[in-house]
Amino acid sequence: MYDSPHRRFNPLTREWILVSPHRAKRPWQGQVEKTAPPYLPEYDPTCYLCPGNERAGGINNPQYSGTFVFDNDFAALLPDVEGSTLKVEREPDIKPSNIQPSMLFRAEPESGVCKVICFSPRHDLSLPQLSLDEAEGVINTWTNETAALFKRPEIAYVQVFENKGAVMGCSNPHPHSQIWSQSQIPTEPAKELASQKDYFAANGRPLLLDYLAEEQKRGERILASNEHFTALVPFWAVWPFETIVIAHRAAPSLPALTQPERRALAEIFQSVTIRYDNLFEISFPYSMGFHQAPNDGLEHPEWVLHAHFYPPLLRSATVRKFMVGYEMLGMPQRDITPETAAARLRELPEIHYSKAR
Ligand code: H2U
Ligand code: ZN
Repeated sequence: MYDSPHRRFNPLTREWILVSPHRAKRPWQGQVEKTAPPYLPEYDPTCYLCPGNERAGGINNPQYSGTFVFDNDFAALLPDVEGSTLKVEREPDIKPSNIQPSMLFRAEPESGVCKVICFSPRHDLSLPQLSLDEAEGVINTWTNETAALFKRPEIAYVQVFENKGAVMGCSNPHPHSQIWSQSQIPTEPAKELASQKDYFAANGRPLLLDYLAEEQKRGERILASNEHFTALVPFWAVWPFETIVIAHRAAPSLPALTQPERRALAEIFQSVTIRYDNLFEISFPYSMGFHQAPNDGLEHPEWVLHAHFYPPLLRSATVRKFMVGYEMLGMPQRDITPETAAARLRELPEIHYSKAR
């Protein structure tokens, strides 16, 4: 069946994607050239993230040596917006049958906190090029920032994410990530919350642990695995080389992880991102982010911490997949199958190409 056009179900979002494997063989007239990576200095005097340099608003960064966190100077969300609802009254709001005429022009205030997290003082070293200790430091910083935001009653959800590469809208090559946290649960985690809750209620087990057990049996989409985490190309992947990193137990959030689990997570992140860079021998662009349980004071036995990597590149350093016409108006569609993508990533060396030379 997987050789002819078919659709696949994403149980996390309860949406479908279209797979057209036969089209992967169609002629392609685009460019496939290799691009020379841009030279990056260890320190860039014009970079607003490098140690000691000035940011917008005239603030100077400290001479930091590990990770460095600051409040986003152009934050999309602001704390204590008047009238934003208290967390306890909040229900994920995705019940289309409840729409009344009075809701046709509905708007609500929204509070939140936005942070920027630099991975290291080095302007030129991305996650796959850091040492394992440094990568673990990044995981620890994401964890500590999440834990601090979870203590704030007005914060319902903490989104940790990284935009990497100009093609993903990243404004600065200095390796960094962001946290946006807010007083309502955003759309994607709200879908995942509803699906994981319903699955747990019906089957008594977390959806992602059942899924992971089945993937481990099948093996064909697995990329890397250690004691505490597994990386794989999900059965329902949309982006050509999309991956998901799944915890081996129902830990609902980063702060719920033990220190050995955080180290294991750093190790899996490095093995995914090293393979990504090795695929086209470039710094591989993507948007990555964790999905963790909401901060609503409830237990979340259904939620399994995971991270999604959404990389846009398709067949070379310059040829990307576009989510355009049919995807915008119909549904997501892909040509090469998730199994083919997993096989390509799996066969790549686990040493970063810049070190292997
Ligand atoms: P990207 O990860 O998409 O490149 O965004 C970097 C963030 O850094 C962006 O949200 C913030 C922007 O608002 N920023 C500052 O907080 N201070 C600055 O001096 C420049 C950019
Ligand atoms: Zn820099």
